[in-house]
Amino acid sequence: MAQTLITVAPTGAETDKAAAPALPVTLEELVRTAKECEAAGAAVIHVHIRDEHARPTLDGTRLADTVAALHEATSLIVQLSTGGAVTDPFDARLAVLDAAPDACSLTCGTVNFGNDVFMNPWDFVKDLYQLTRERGIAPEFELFDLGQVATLHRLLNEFGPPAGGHVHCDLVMGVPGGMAGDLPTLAAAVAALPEGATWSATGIGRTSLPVMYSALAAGGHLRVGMEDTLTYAKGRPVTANAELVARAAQLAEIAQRPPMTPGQAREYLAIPAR
Ligand code: KMH
Ligand code: ZN
Repeated sequence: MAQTLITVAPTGAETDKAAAPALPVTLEELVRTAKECEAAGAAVIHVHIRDEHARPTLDGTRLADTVAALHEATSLIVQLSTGGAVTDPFDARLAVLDAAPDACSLTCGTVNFGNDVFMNPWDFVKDLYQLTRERGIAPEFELFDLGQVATLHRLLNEFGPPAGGHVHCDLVMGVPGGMAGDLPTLAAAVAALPEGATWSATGIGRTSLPVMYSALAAGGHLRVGMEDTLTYAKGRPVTANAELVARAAQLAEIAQRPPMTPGQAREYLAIPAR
């Protein structure tokens, strides 16, 4: 691919605002962040939202308002998280699709997640996948380990291609309990993907840079953001999501694969124009 798709994951569900003041937790902060990240080279935003106390929430009204506000203020592809927080129940995670995003994350299996467990049993995965197909919402298959790649093959074999027909995956690497964030693991995961699938990769914490360089070298795309990385360099906290996007865009330029615009990304991912 001659260009690079950059996704920003600005918030996540795990970090407290008190521990990372630059984390966008209000709608106003999220919209401002989204505009800055679009200007810096992002085409997709992976969204987790917070409640009035800055705690993770899957509240349907807030999700719908967030999708509308991001569409109003930016051209970004809005991808809602269906992973939520490790404590979120399956029915609330399925109901995320009621907010009618352009896209959603879809994790292909259960994985240890630090001291917690991120639950994605087969019955939930297949229900969520079928719902994305019914609603015409593009899933991004989140893959935390190689067993989840096998589950992705099973999903596609049993239920057919996703809405839009394009299979796009995100390798989430370096989670304590998931696959390692390094070059050999990335190469193994990419080799196991379904034929024709496109992919991005993100490295959690200190695996961010090795995964970014590996993904660019292997022809993949990039996800960055404070959901995954809170430290820009040793001893230097991230001050804004846009600086992570700007660094990814700079590396993509150097690799002679400049960032895609949101419009180009829609075409690439087979997501209809709005
Ligand atoms: N917060 C993690 C438990 C996703 O967004 O789909 C799950 C997660 C994956 O972040
Ligand atoms: Zn997420």
